[in-house]
Amino acid sequence: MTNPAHAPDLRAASAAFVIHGRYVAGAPHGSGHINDTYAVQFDQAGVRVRYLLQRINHRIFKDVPGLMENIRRVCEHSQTRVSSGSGPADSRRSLVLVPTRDGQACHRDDTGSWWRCFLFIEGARTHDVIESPAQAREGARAFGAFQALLADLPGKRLHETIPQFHHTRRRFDVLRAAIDADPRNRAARARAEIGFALGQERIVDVLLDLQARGEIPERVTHNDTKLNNVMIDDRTGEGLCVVDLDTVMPGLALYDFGDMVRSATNAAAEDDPDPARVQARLPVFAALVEGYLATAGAFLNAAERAHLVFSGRLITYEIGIRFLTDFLEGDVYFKTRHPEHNLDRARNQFALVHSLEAQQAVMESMVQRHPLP
Ligand code: GN1
Ligand code: MG
Repeated sequence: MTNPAHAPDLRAASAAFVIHGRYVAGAPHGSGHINDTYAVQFDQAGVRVRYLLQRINHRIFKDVPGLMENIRRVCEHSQTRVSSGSGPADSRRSLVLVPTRDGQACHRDDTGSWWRCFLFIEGARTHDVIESPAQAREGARAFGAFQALLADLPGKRLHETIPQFHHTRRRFDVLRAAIDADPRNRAARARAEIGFALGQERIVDVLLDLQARGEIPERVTHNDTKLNNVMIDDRTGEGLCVVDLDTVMPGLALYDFGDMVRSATNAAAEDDPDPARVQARLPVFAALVEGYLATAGAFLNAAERAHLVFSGRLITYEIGIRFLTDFLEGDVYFKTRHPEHNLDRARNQFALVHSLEAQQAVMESMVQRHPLP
C-alpha cells in the first residue's frame, strides 16, 4: 500500500483525547508498515509535552473496538506491574493509553478513521537495524518479560485481531493462489523468489504439527516482535518498553522468538535490495538467546527450547512469503515506497533464510550451551 497522499489534520484528531494545553505541532513518527503514527506536541503551561497519535489501519484490523479492548487490558495489566517499581525509568516501562474525551480507548472521526493516543515515551527510541549484541539482548529480554507478564493476564481469551496470523500453511496457500492468479502480471519478475518459496514447503507445518500434537502450548504472545517494536533507553541502553500491541493475542512463544531472530540478526535492513549484504550475525543470535532465556527460560518447555533456532528460519520464511504475496497481489497490504519494494523485501528475507540455514549447527550449539534456568 502506498502512503496516503494528504496528511491528516492532527490538531483535530488530538482534540478528541484528554490532552491539556495548546497544540503546537505534529509530524510522522517511526517506520511501521501498517498504521500511521505521529508525534504531536502540546504546550502545557510552558512545558512541551509529546503524545503518540496513531491512525489504525482498519482495512487490516477489521475489529478495532475488539483490538482496543485487548490493548487496554494489556496496558492496564502491565501498568499494575510496573507501578510497584520506584526507579527513575519506571513510568516509561509500559504504554499508557490516553482516553478520549468520552472515556473511550479510541476515537472514530468523520471520515471513518480510527485514532488512538499514548503518552510519548521520552529518552528512548526504536532501532530498525540492531547495532550491537547488547541491543539485541535487551530487546529479547524485554519481549521475554512481556510474554511472562501476559502469562497471568486476568480475564477472558484475547480477541484474535488477525485470525491465523502466523498460520504458515495458510500463508503458503495464499501465496500459491497469488502465483496462480498473478493478478498484476508480476510473477515473471519474481521467478527466482517463487522457486525458493515453493521449494521450502517442507518447513511450513513443523510448528503447527507440534502444536496439534500438544507438544507446544498456545500462550498469549506479541506476534510482531520486530526488534524495532522495543523502546531502548537512550542513556542506559536498556530495553524499556514493548510497543505495537495490535497483534497481542493467543499464539506460540516461538513465533515471537523467531521474529526476533529475523529482525535482529540481519546485518542489512529488511528491505536492502542487495542480498549480498544480508547475513545472520551469530553474536547477535547468541545475545538474543541470552536475553530471551533470561526472562522466558523459566516457562518454556523442552520442545519450545528445541525449536528456538528453527523458529528464526520459519518466521523469516513466513514474512518473506508475505512480502512476496503482497508483491504479486499489487502491494495491497504493506506500505511501499517503490514498485519493487515488496520484492526487494522478499528477496532479502529469503537470503536471510539461506544464511540462517547455513549456520544452523553453530546456532544449535549456542542454545545448548545455555544453562537451563
Ligand atoms: C508489520 O507494523 P509493523 O511494521 O511493526 C507486520 C508484521 C511484519 C512486519 C515486517 C500487523 O509490522 O507482521 O513482520 O511488518 N504487522 C502486521 O516488517 O502485519
Ligand atoms: Mg512496529
